[in-house]
Amino acid sequence: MNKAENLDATALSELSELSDDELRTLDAHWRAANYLAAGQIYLMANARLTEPLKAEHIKPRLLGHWGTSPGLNLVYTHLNRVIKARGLDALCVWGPGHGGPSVLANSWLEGSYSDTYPDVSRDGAGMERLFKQFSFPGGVPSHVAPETPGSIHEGGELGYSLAHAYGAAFDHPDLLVACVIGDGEAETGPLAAAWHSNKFLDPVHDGAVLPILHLNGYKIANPTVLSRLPESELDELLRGYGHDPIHVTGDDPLKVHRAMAAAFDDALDRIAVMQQSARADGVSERVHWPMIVLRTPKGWTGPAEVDGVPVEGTWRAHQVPLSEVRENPEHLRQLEAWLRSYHPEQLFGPDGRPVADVLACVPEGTKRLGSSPYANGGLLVRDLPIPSLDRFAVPVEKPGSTLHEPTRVLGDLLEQVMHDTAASRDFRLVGPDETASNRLQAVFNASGKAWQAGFLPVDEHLDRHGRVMEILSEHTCQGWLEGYLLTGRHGLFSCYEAFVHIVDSMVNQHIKWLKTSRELAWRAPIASLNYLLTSHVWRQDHNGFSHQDPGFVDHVLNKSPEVVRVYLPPDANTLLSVADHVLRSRDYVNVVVAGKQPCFDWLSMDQARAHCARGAGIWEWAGTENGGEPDVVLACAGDVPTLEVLAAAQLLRRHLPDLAVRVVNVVDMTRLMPRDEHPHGMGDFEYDGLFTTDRPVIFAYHGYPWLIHRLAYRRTGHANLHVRGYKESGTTTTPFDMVVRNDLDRYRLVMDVIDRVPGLAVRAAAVRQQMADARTRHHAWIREHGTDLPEVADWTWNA
Ligand SMILES: Cc1ncc(C[n+]2csc(CCOP(=O)(O)OP(=O)(O)O)c2C)c(N)n1
Ligand SMILES: [Mg+2]
Repeated sequence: MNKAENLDATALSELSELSDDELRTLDAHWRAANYLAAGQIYLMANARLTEPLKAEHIKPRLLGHWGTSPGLNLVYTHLNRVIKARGLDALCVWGPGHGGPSVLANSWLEGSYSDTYPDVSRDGAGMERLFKQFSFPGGVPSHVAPETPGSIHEGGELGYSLAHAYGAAFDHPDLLVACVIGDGEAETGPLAAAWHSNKFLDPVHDGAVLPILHLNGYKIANPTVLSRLPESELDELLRGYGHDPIHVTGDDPLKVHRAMAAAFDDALDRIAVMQQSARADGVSERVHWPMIVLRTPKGWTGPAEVDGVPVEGTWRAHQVPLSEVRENPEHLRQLEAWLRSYHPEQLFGPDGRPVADVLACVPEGTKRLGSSPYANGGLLVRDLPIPSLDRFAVPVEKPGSTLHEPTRVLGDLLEQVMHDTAASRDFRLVGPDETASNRLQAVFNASGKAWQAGFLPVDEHLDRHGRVMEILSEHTCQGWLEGYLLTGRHGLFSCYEAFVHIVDSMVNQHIKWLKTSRELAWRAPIASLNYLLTSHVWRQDHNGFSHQDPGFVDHVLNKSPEVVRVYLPPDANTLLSVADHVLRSRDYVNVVVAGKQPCFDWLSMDQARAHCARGAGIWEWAGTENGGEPDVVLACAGDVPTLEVLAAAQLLRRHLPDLAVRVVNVVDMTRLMPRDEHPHGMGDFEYDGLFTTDRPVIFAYHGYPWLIHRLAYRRTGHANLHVRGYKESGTTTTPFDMVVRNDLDRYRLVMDVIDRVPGLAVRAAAVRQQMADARTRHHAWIREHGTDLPEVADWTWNA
């Protein structure tokens, strides 16, 4: 047993080497932070209580979370101490991000707030501003947010702190990432999975993560599970997760300070030893990393009782402990007594500046948590070395005559990127166990898969120092990548299309973060979050219905247009071009949907570059316009719809040679949006030219058809737009049956043309009948042979 394990605050504090002086100054800092946190929640004037508190000093709407704040303040104070004493580069991820008042208070105390926002100076006037702006119209959010200096984690939606912390620590060997985890947050699925991140942390190349589980006992209205376990059971759980818990328990501030200091010292000493043995002595055994279990009262030092019921140390302390301060004189009196209990007159000088004792523990410059460049990753990010695409392009002599697996081709490019970042270690590929399944396995030639748990001879590509990350938790993948990007690196998340929905909510939060960050001049742009969605709906014929869901695109396209981009490259070379673009981009969430199955090569590399730059364009070689106006537009987006549209175009050439057909392919979905709704949106003149204002447009789309209508509803020709796509008709069947079931197949598309082009209904009735017959033949054939019709399976472009 290590020296500080399983001791309460009284026992641990005896181990602490804090001098009385240090203890006094730490407590002064903590009290100042508590005062400032409470002040932000309540006061819009009289910030330093230089006069008796009156109702008009109180904000009309009381918004904020007090309960978590004293605990966060304690952690901030003690992190300051160890950062300063040890010269650490540190970040802290504040899981209970609703404790915005705490992180703002500490940032103001250390001066990083005023450095970032000079109008909120570190003096009396600045304190007034700090208080008034909090949760106030035109001010700052109640939660930790992009606006908060030093933060990479909003913490509004709980559950992602630990995964973010690990993402920040990967490939930052000199960084300590502390991570406060709320005991409520610890009940979430994403947080529970993220404990296993320590099996992926390489002590040689990665920094350290120090989890601090904050057992304040309560959530909003309930006790927390972990706080009500016997301590031995909690310890077994945490040890099972691969941690050695160090307990700090108490409610006597001075004893807790001593215990906290001892716990931090113990944890950091052990981390230093573990890093030293891995780095200098080459020890490769997996280690149990220390963590702190902090058990202090919720709303500690706040009102003990309000209106005759206990508040401090209960769930009632979660938000605003005294809620009627303006109306209820007793609440006003209690608030004043509470605020004065911190003795603000001792903590702030006559000019309102924090006194020397309060600032004694505060580190300087970029060592301050609120000024760390690691928390403003755009300051650290360097361009990714992306090789020339021509080396990886597939040769295309003639469209539709050769086949390649697009993601495999991309894998070769990623291998090179992985190889070229071997020294800089600033690129990672994450995914839930599907890198090889998604045909990206070439990357393993350049890097193995990160792994610190047991090894067996049967394993392949596991590597203690690998930069490919596979864990069967989409949440953890997402959280790691977000943390990695937010601290200045690059990456790609490859995922089955249907199951990426698991992180719908996480990506919402990341998009919100990016949208706000883009509006803050001091936040430097970071690398985009790139998704490669493969094993997509049309080729989940083998896994069946559960694996068929193309809706992530719909989800993402609801979000801030300045942040989101969606690409559906139709072949290998267009995928390369899109990948090149997204890997270079900044501050976006890019969704790329591409197949892993053999797919026809349509465009040479140069054509692919030009087509992707346009985002949507006419494939003249595929159509039969011959310089005239088209009778019909066949539009497509996605690899399988593109194949069906080209096959339909070929059938039309054969059966209706006089029909003028235009083939349009869309790679960048946001091109379909109006120009004033998305930066990539097409102006009406261009759109009308491409799709016509009055001809039928048969649009074969990869996902749910409504999306295309939604994007195009304002266009003149919308009434002529007829979209085919996935309509939840799926099962385990043949690839072509998937498109037949959803009426996206070539035969159905030809029937759609005949039905919609004026005059064809009668003239082409026989052709229509042949198409319907082909579908009937298909139906019988697959049931007898289990494979697609030879005319489908052996199809090639043959114009
Ligand atoms: C995913 C999610 N679900 C619900 C909420 C609503 N919520 C906000 S704070 C909170 C309780 C958090 O308790 P805990 O993690 O223990 O933090 P504490 O305030 O006690 O430090 C809840 C349920 C949320 N923010 N995120
Ligand atoms: Mg709690």
